Amino acid sequence: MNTNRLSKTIAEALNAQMTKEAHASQIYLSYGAWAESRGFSGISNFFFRHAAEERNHMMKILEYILKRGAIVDVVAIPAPPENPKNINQCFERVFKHEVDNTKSIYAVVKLSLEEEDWATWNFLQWFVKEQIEEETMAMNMLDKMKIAGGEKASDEALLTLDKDLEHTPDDARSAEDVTTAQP
Ligand code: OFO
Repeated sequence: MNTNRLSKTIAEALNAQMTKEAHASQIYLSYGAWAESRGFSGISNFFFRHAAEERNHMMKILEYILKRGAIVDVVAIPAPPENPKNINQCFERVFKHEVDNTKSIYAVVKLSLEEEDWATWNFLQWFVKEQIEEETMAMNMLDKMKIAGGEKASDEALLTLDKDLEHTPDDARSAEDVTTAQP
């Protein structure tokens, strides 16, 4: 008896989104390593935490696909882009990555609507909401960067920003405390 509750199209789209979340995790991991190697441990701490959050997003989708009786396809994760040229470019890219991911989630939501797959539509609403937070986080980063002087930010201003980020993420749960249900 076939117990698969996802259509081929939806299963493929969810699998692709799962890989996209894994890719996002790799991107933030690479930015964290890059920032740390340049001495910005606050910024790096922020990115390492965010990398763990993206991995949890990946797991959340993986668990949903399994729960619906479909096949999970674990495939190669594309390499992250080359390192940013500076902190300003790094934060600009973060915003772009997040908007990109939002569009990709919207495309799967649209599919679920077209197929009247209300379970998947409902499942994806968590991601729609989460992306509002993710985009806000990226916008806040860009705002802080603008205040620090943008492309022309002095070492002193960048150091203050770095110190700030060393503490801000401490308000959030650490990677070990999050679960796939509550990334
Ligand atoms: Fe998975 O939320 Fe960012 O990309």
